[in-house]
Amino acid sequence: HLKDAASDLPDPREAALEALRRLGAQLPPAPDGAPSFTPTSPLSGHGLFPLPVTLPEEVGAAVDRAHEAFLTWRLVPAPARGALVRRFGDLLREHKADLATLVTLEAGKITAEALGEVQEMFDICDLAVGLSRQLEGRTMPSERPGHRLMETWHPLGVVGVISAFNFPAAVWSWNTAVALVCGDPVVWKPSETAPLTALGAAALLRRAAAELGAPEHLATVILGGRETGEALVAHPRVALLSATGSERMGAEVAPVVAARMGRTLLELGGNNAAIVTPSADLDLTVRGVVFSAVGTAGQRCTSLRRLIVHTSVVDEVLERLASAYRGLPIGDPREAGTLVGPLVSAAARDRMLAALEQARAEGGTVVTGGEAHALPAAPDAAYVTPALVQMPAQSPIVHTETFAPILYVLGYSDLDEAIAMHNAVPQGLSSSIFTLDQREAERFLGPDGSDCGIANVNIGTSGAEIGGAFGGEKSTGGGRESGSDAWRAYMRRATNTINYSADLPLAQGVDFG
Ligand code: UN1
Repeated sequence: HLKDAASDLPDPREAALEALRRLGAQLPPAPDGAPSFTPTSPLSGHGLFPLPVTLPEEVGAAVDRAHEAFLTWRLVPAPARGALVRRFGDLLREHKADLATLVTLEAGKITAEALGEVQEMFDICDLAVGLSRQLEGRTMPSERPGHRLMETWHPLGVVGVISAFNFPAAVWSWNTAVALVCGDPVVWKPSETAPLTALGAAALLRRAAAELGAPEHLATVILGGRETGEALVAHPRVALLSATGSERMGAEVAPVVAARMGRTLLELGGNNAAIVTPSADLDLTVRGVVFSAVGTAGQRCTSLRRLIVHTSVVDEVLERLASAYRGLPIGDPREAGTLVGPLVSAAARDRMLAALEQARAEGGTVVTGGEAHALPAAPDAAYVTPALVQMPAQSPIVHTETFAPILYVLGYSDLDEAIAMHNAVPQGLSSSIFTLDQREAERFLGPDGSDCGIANVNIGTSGAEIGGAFGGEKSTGGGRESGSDAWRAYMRRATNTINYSADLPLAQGVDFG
């Protein structure tokens, strides 16, 4: 079913330039001799455009300018800040296809999923606009007569965002839409793989800010790799550092921010599992599993990586999945009908192949898939067939997150055992159970059930809506972004005691003369 993506690979640069033009984004010049980098398009493995690296001292200047913007933005009433986010959301709606084009060209996402990513961006804008009138604190009864206790939420400061290639714009917008209504400017270091998407998205926000007379430096993009990111992480004026990426990255970032008493919001690895019980609706299960395991070519942090199936149904589930996997249309993600685009890089493909080799060495059987497809016209493009692997036990490779479409299938015989296997990995992002038995479902959602930040019933592990808080436990980092009360991470809380009496009674009945 693999279409020969190389036979018809128009130069991705033309489409990228056209989308950037429509978004009103400029390519910053990369002067000769200055450090630069050139992202490659996973569609063909060809280079896009050379871009300048933002040097550490320039990062410092960008954060300082953002801090200046903070000093005025924090005084703008929150509903007026919401008006900026409303306009940004309108522009995102208008330019949905343009931004999706860049997402596809840089991240390799199929068109439907790229459009979905932009949808997620204006969905969070809608939520943030409503939130701009609901940044509420509590009032508490005081123990003293004539006194009142309350809390007030204030803007926090500059928010640094480090985002990954796989959601190159949506994750920034979860942070940015909420940060802006909370009164915080954002400095964004996008993935080196997806800088054009970042430039395009930020151009829309800059346009909205200019139209509404908001400060220019509310949203800044800094470009580059490790050094650029390190300068952002270390900067004392970055009050909150929100980072999405590998567990290794998180382990490096967290202590640096903690040492300066800054806040972090970390979205790191996921090694997400679903349990399939004997009562599961298998038609629905197979559809849910396939979307979660092979959507975005298995490169979501919420991708399904482990399937824990009751031994009474495991053969049937494997058979049905294998047949669905064999029919997957793989190829050029821009073509209608394609469901699986390329992996982000040849290195990602090599890591997938190495993981499959290790799985075999650990007693696994590759039921279907797992082949790399070399395209003569595009040797660096990493098209693969998603792999379905039956494992005898949850061996070391199953405990490891490989960012590729590999689904390990394991058997279980009782639910306690399944939940223990489920929770045995270091990561704790997303999870689900497929069952029609309410007792099993509630057990999975209960305190001794799934240990993840996201626990679903009868849907897969990926594709969360923006209305809920998004994030995970354990080595996933503990951060929560997006909906619910995740906004509190972007504000500081002040507790206020107000005395409206003519007396000065002390708390705890202290007598002080
Ligand atoms: C990510 O992969 O970093 O729940 C985010 C999902 C998407 C977001 C994924 N809404 O799959």
